[in-house]
Amino acid sequence: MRIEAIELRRVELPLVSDFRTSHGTQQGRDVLLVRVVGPGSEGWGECVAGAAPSYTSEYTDAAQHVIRHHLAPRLLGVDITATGSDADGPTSADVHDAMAPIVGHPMAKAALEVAVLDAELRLTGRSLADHLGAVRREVDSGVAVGITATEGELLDVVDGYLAEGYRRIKLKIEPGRDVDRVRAVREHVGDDVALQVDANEAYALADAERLAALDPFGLLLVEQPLPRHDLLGHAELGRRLRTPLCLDESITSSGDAAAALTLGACRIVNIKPGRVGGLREAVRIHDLCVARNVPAWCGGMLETGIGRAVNVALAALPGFTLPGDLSASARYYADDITDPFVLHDGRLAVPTGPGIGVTPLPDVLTALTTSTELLTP
Ligand code: NPG
Repeated sequence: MRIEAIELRRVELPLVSDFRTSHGTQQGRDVLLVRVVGPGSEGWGECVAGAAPSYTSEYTDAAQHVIRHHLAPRLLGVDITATGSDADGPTSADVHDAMAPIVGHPMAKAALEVAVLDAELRLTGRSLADHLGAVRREVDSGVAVGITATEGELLDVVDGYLAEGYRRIKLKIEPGRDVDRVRAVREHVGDDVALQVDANEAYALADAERLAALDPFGLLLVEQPLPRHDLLGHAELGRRLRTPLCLDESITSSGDAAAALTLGACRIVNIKPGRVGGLREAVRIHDLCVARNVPAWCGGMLETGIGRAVNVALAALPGFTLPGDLSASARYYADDITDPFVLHDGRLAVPTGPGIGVTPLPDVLTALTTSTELLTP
């Protein structure tokens, strides 16, 4: 498909409640949406970068800058494919190859990849889930619970989510708000509730004993306890814990995933398309996990309905064997920019319409938009 225009649109959405992790507190999202326009079709993608470079070095302003000056010029006016198929004939350039000379910026690249893919799939009426090889019509929904001011507040929040039907609870932890909190939640909810924790790099190897104190609580996993580049530290920590370690920030590519698994740095992998540069790389990591019999699950970045549709389609692949951070729209936003994702018996339905299967609601989009920029060849 020849890319005729790329629209960059910023939308601001308040979160229904503050979300605190060991990286900081988020009260809303300043989202960069990408709309790719081609002959007879258009497609949407969401850049999951946050307003500040606190999760990775990417942030929304930088993503918009790199798209405007470095990525879009490589796509505009070019016959591009993201499906690798010959829908446009054998002359189409691959969107990944076109962006490859630009180093880094995986979240910006992922947004463009998805927008091109969405536009391309809409031309043939095929759904993203179908294109990726989904085997499920719905996916188990997990919920991430931020660090609360008090233990009582945490138990109330967890109760609320369990009442809504969530099938797995992830607790954010940090030193001092960890073992006692997890014990309190486990005692409160009983043994049947699937629980896991996420430290967002807040610990050091010297904290191994403290982390091993989580072992009695039957957690599915401990996510990213140590700094992202410390694979050897994770391997050592993994030998001292019974609970499996899972990596998130450490895994930016299938190469990273292979290294981490070979080193024994983790036994479970969190896959986020934005963190790894798009769906093609996400599926490669998925395939690696399947080949090595390693459980995987789909992480979340507080996406609007656009990014959520993508994650839910991805999570419908067979190797996603654990519930993802894939919650209903209402867990994040009072008014999502698409028709809301809702829980049915603790699950979200995989979109079946053409492309990503959702589009922004024009009125909501207009009301939330803070700026638009149209890029042309
Ligand atoms: O449900 O989308 C969600 C949130 C899941 O905890 C979640 N995300 O570290 O994985 C994370 C965390 C995060 C959110 C990180 C926003 C960065 C930004």
